[in-house]
Amino acid sequence: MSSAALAQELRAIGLAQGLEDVGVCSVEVFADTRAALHERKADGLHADMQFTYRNPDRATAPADLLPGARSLVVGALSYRRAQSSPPEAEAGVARIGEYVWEPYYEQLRNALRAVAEHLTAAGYRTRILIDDNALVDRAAAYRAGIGWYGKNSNILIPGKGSRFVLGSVVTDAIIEPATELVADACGPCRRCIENCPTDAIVSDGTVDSNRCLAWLVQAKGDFPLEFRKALGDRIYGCDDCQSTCPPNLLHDRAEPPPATTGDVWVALQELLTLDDAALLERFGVWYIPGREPRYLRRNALVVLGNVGDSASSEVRALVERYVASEDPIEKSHAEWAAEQLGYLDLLRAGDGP
Ligand code: B12
Ligand code: SF4
Ligand code: SF4
Repeated sequence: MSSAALAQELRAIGLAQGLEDVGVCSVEVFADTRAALHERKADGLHADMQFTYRNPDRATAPADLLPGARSLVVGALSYRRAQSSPPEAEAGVARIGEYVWEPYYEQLRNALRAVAEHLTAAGYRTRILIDDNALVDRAAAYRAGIGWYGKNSNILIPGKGSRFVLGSVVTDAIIEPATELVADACGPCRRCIENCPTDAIVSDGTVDSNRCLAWLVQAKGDFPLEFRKALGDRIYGCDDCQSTCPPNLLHDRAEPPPATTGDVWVALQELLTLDDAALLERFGVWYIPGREPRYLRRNALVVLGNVGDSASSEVRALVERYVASEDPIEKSHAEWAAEQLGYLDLLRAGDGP
């Protein structure tokens, strides 16, 4: 079979598995991305993140992912869904990021597995990489002609916006690659930059992770004081630079998204009263630093300080409980919430945040 016919066949398999788009590219080094990773690391914009920043040279060398690697088959799976309205909950609710409402990475893996199985049945080697430290997914999607880099740094698919998770199958098969890159279609728009609650998009296409809420909810240590109010009701993930993006809004208007089957909201009362094991059981699929439940509680306490009704006895009881916590992170974030909510009597003199 010709490499062009194989590309067609794999694309058809991916689309039949529910992918929104499938593209192919070479395994040459992603030189621009490698340079960007090194540069951002040197400038500290990576905020000490590991992931692809741990070893930029490895993350941008797809030829090293598999002996004899020749091609990357890249898939995009949509996570565009309509959100449910928040449930009634006395102590308030926290908002979950759109990309984890449902197990999208699992759905993407299943779809890419079908692509990989087709290749292995024909005698080729394959390896699936999704959100893996060994490959920068956006660089692969861009080179495979799937979309353009938006100013918010996400890959946007023409007519379909940016709400996609991305992954690849690396293989030793020779498959016809995309011949054209998708041209930039942001034009003069700057909505993502203007609507970022923490001014984290420091130049077109560059996010300073020290300021990005999507990273701060996943980072160890204290939640930075200067960004606690900006966190609003987010417990995990941040969608503002996408939910305000015209291509996403236009797509939703033209074709309303399906309702989600997953959780959009979590009640703060529930989150802040579950024990460690139950918390990890419920939210363990998220990236939680060191798998330490205290970080989920830290985020929840900041949200409570932002959205809690100070007249509610449930809110007060939660704050009181964590002001007495033996964990210094839980305690200090509860003290911050107490201050926001005006429970000054819960703060011992000279012992506030
Ligand atoms: C580290 C990381 C993060 C970090 C840093 C993100 C960042 N923008 O730097 C944090 C934790 C903040 C993060 C947040 C999110 N992430 Co993330 N993240 C990753 C991860 C693990 C590595 C990304 C990486 O190495 N970037 C390296 C830098 C150098 O690349 P870049 O930012 O894309 O930079 C390019 C552009 O700047 C472009 N460029 C250069 N010059 C110019 C000039 C102009 C004008 C423009 C427009 C572009 C441009 O070239 C650069 C190099 O290629 C990938 C998974 C993976 N293994 O790849 C997921 C990934 C990028 N994340 C993803 C998602 C979904 C998110 C969130 C939406 C999740 C959420 N709702 O909270 C947010 C979005 C925040 C944002 N605006 O980027 C998806 C993106 C899908 C898509 N459609 O693009 C990925 C691919 C995961 C996946 N497998 O699906 N993420
Ligand atoms: S994810 Fe949120 S904080 Fe990060 S760049 Fe986008 S809007 Fe800003
Ligand atoms: S909001 Fe505007 S500038 Fe930002 S990614 Fe979307 S189209 Fe591009």
